[in-house]
Amino acid sequence: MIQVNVFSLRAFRIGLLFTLTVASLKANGSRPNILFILSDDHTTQAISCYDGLFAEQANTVHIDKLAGEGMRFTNAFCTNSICSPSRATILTGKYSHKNGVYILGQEFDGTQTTSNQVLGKAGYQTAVFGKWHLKSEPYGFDDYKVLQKQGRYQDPEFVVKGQDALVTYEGWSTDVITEMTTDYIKNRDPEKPFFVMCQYKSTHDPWDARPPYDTALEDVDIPLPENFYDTYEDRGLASQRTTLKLEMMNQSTFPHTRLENATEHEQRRHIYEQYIRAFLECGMVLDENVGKLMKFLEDEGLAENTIVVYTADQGHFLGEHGFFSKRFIYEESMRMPLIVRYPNVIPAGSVNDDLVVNIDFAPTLIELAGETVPSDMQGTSFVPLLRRQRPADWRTGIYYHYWQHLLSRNVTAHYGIRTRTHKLIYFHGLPLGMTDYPAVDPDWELYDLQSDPGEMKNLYHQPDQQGLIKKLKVQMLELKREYDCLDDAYPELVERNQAYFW
Ligand SMILES: [Ca+2]
Repeated sequence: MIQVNVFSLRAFRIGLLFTLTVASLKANGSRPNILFILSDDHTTQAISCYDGLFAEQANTVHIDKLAGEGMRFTNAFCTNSICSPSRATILTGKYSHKNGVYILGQEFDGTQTTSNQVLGKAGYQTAVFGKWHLKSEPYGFDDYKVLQKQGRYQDPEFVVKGQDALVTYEGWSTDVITEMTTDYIKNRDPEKPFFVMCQYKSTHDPWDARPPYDTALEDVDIPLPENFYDTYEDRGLASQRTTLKLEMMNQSTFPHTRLENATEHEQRRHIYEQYIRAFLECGMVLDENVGKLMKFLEDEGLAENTIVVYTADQGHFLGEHGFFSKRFIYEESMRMPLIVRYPNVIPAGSVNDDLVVNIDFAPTLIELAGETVPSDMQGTSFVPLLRRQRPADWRTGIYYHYWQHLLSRNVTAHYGIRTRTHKLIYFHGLPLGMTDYPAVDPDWELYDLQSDPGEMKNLYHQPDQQGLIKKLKVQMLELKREYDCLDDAYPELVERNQAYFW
């Protein structure tokens, strides 16, 4: 009798569990929630777990913890290293020439297929809070509060869904955006899954921090990148031409002191000391807020079934080549931080070094939600990588295209390919209808990323590299065909290529 009773009790418990599971399946399809945290310019060198030059000073304990609980990608890259274009690519899974945002200041057509619309149609509650920077108002979100243009750190103003006038929120932008995110999640319909994009202004210029972090690095030594005093002799004309050099930074980008009667390199060093401290301190406020978000999910019992993504719209130079800012295809600018936490699928502490691109983000989120990836998205879902099952045909090269010819910071328009070992760059030097700046001479660069990770020695003109160069050009053209980004659309580029491409 006793045995039968125990059996019955077990059967009852199993039956109850089954009933509960079915009930929750009905409630939200057992689909995971998604919290997508997008920071601005928060480059991997400024995140401790990436183990770069500032790993010790950055002190990003909460982002490191997130990485320790999920998967950290070490080779995630953007296709066009500048704010609005990367944001449009993240939403659409498409290159700039397909989503229409090539350069800053272009209006994003939100009615095209986006991750939030696909998830919204699938029954997700969707919202975006924080930096948007796509000119048009967010489209297809259930709720939004977004900064106008860049927004400001102190008492920021927001465009609020359903309100005509801007609304000022008192406080520090990073804290305010976190609170908007947690408020929305708290007040959601618990019967439906959510997709919330929490998009910080940090760590964009002017790299402001609030107490107690605004003086955190005051007395801390700041190390120098090996190629800090780059004089660009072994490189191309584009590096000589750009105004990304620290000594050329202006006060509207970042209020700073300058030395009198100093050489360019003395000035570079002097501004660097102020710049790095400000950048990393700004990142500390951001990191604290990532911690707040994670604690909130934990407290609400949402930590298990919420996929958390941490990324930034691109990387940023922190003094490498003497540069600040982004735009170039060079490593520090092109690489994005990418961390995904999803305990049901990803073993804690995973690290992945496969080539991942921001066109992959939307397809990945859509697959994680159990939906079909729209055919016009150009990226590939990296869900197999999260499951540690790399497909045999995973990409071996990334196509990159920077269109904003000379506009702000004087960076020459270029495209190129990055493989696991090399980078080939074609500075075609033409505005292609994107800017009014004049054409400049074209230039090629080739870097061996294994022997020269700092990209200091341009090998393009070396006779022993010509076979490799041809191979990379063929591979790059294949990618251009695959993404439908052929030069044929631009007669001036076709003409230039006749003399300079091969
Ligand atoms: Ca940015």
